[in-house]
Amino acid sequence: MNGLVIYLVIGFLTLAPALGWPQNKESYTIVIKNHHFDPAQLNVPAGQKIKLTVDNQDPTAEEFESFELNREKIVSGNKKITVFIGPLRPGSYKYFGDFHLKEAQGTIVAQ
Ligand SMILES: [Cu+2]
Repeated sequence: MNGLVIYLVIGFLTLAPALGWPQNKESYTIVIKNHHFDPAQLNVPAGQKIKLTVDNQDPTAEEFESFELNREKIVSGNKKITVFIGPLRPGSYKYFGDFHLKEAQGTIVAQ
């Protein structure tokens, strides 16, 4: 790398967080335990991207799924996944665990 390239790279790394990309997303975690989501209702800000970690503390696999958020992702037992959602309009968005539909129900509220 020549000097100019190094300056550009350093400049980018310095500016990226200030520009809100990609480190600056709001981060939230939903825990799965005994096939229930915690919190059952997660409040997030409307109008911005959200980084959602789904932390499955059960030994069994679950599938984080939401028609309203258009997301579907398997999380193995005792593993975590990351899901990016939004920017959301203000409102309620239901999600569920497709492998344990009766118990695993949750809502994300954007406000
Ligand atoms: Cu599914």
